Amino acid sequence: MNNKFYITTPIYYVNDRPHIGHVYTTTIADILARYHRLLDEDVFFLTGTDEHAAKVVDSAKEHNVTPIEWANRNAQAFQDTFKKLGIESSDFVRTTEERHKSKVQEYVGQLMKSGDVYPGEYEGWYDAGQEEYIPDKKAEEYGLKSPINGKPLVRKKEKNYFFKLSKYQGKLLKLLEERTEFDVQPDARRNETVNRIKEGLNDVPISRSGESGWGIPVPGDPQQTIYVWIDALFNYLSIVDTPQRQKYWPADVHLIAKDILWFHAVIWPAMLLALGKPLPRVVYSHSFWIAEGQKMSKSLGNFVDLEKIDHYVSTYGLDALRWFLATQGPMGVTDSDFAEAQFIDVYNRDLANDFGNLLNRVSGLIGKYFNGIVPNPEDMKIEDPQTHEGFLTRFFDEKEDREGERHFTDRVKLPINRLEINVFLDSVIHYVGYVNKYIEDQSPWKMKKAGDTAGVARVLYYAAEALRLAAVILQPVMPNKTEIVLDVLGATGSGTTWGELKPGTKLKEHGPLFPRFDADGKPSATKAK
Ligand code: ME8
Repeated sequence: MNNKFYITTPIYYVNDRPHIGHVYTTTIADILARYHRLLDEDVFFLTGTDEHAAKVVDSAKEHNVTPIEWANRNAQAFQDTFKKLGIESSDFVRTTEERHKSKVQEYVGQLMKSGDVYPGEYEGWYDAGQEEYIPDKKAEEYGLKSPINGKPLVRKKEKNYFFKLSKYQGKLLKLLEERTEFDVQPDARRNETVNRIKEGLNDVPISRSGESGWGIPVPGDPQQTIYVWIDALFNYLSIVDTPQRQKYWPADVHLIAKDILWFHAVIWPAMLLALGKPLPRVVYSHSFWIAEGQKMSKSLGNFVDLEKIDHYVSTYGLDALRWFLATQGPMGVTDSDFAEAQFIDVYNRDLANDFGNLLNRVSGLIGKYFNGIVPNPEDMKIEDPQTHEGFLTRFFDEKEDREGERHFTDRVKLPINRLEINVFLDSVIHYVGYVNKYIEDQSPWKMKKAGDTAGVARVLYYAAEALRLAAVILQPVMPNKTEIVLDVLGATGSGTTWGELKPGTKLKEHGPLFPRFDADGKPSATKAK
């Protein structure tokens, strides 16, 4: 086992059911977790639900149920959805669980003792939907309306406990300049954070008067409830703060979107500094999905919701959805459009014409010329990287290991560690396209006519082995379809060395991996060429 790797998603509000945004972040985290497992690391992947928000109490009231009943219902919807979408998290935290609540009280208690949390009074503009105070200057910029849901901000004054955020301004700036212990990515998001810290940090309230009885009481002051955001952030720590799981802290990646950057890039590290705990290595803040060219919102009723997600899964398959999310998603600083026409384009181009087609060709040609039995190339090792064949191994061969064997782990490690998932997958699919082109260029059918059986064996073995490696490398993104490919090739493991495909293996029968679709989302009559 190599290093440990701890990745988290935000924990989602349970006032409503999941939508494509939640599914996106969690799927990317799942894919990254699977890559790290493929690299034989000790992975811990945490997702879950954030349940103590006042809007949960409101939604529950509207539906005539108690807050915990409402939370149970929606937490279940998140769990069911993630399960259906192939998410394999190590744990699922619910902030209403005792194991979390007791830890939060312990952390807040420690901060009260050290003086980093102190009693006071606060007045400011409050965004009730987001459960957050907006600094006066920002509130005015927004026209005293919520930048998220457009509802008027309320002027609120309350007695509560404060966190000495101001004390950590210099330290945070220094950490963000050095970027060795703690970083915010992408760079533009870090710059944004740095600029905002430079404007000056005020102490922030971390409790509210807890008349609703929903939330975690402040230790020693049951009139006060710990502010839902503080409660929520602690989940990343509370769930691994046990003797068996301590080894996972600090988190390697907190994957979030730009809407909650402030809490993760400023408040959270400052609280950890106050607690004397190591900081997460990276807070990675992606951008937003919009839907068919428009911002997704309740009022427009255009969320890519569970029904729409089900439609994509039942029509195009789960792996196709995962591929689309991973390659077209907003990992960078611009938003992405979730549009069906584009989905179909990407599906046909990458999955039907490239990956699926390669399987068809390999199994079709090996079927035709070798009765479906993987041929034996005269030379398994390809030494000249300048040749066509050279490219096939070079894609994977960054370094030879001590035994002189060639693996592709370095090819995977670098981009995956940098979270450059779409760039990386783009290069893999280009490689798959290249293998198709290689078959075309070499034209084994011409070699056959010319009586060059050794040539046919070489080209088809290389193509089949290149396909196997592509399937191995794509497992984290498309666990189901790659399993089919590996099964056809009689290669069930995840071997990453060139030449592991055994000549003499009988290929299994298979249907089309990714049948083509017309622009209107109907299966094409014509088969993939
Ligand atoms: O903010 N595109 O929960 P939340 C991409 N409970 N991702 C999106 C998205 C979109 N249009 N909309 C939402 C909360 N997301 C708090 C978090 S963490 C300690 C507490 C994703 O249910 C994205 O990951 O509003 C975003 O950060 C998260 O959902 C917000 O989920």
